[in-house]
Amino acid sequence: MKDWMRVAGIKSSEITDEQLFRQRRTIIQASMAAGMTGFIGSQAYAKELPGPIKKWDSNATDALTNEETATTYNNFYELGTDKGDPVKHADKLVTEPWSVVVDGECNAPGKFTFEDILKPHAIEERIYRLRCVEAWSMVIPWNGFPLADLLKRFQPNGNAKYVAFETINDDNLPGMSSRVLDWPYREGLRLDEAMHPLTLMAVGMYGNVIPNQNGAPMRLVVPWKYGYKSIKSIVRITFTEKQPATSWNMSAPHEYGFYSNVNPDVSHPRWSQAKERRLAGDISGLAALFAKKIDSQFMNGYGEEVAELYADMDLTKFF
Ligand SMILES: Nc1nc2c(c(=O)[nH]1)N[C@H]1C(S)=C(S)[C@@H](COP(=O)(O)O)O[C@H]1N2
Ligand SMILES: [Mo]
Repeated sequence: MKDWMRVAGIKSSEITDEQLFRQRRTIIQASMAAGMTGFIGSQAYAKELPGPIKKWDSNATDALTNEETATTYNNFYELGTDKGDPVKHADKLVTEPWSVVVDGECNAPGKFTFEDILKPHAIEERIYRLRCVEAWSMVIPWNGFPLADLLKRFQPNGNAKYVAFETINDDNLPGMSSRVLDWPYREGLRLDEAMHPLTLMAVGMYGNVIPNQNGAPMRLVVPWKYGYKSIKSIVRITFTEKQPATSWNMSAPHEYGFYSNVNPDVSHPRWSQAKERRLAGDISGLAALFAKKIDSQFMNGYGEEVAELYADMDLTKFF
């Protein structure tokens, strides 16, 4: 029984096994259709988007990634650069207690405990594709709440044009002795991207508390952008007037732009982004190397929702 579940009013008896996940999802969908609000499905969300479970592709290509793959094949460089390192070193990340500093261009800054952050929010379920810049992708059921709802609580002021995020900076994390990135891991979004209803602050996945290797206790999921924008284990949120520095952009600006929108037409300088290996269904671990390749989609398939954010921008320049 973890804090976010307690804060969210979930009883231990309601925590279901992974095996019951699909069944429970069906129940949630049914309860939403019946106009009830459940532990995860919220009516407010159902009104904002076409539906919490949107099929972006055929059933065959949008099969869920199995939970084992999603929690053992990770990028979390603070825990090591191999895909298997994060789960191996997961216990090095201490998430209790956890606090988040919110500062910069806002009227209600402060230092908040994870419980403070979580309390007012209803936890939703959203099945999102996440596509890594390394051209593999997963389809994961996340549990979380809209980042916009959280950001509004801190009352960004008129100067706030961007939001910067930082991951925990802790020498005990085994990957941080390497200089592979400039620590702490930093990411940023334009304020309108951060406020977009698709942008999720995730605190769980597959109906369970988010595992450390996936960014406990809270991480972003920005489904139309390359995976590295979805920063894990957030300890700081800063409203800024200027575009904030981001770790991948600092490490290789010609390879990783600030926007990082999934775009099959704009190649990474060292590889094409036209296709991706979908890690779903039975595919797990090293089998990823042999996973089926599918066409990548503009904005990872979320173009209808987000293209207007970039209406007048040259996406080959602002990649
Ligand atoms: N703090 C931090 N956040 C991070 C990363 C990281 O190395 N450190 N890797 C990013 C990358 S490259 C990807 S693809 C996603 C992977 O998320 P997942 O392991 O939950 O699938 O996390 C992103 N968030
Ligand atoms: Mo990634």
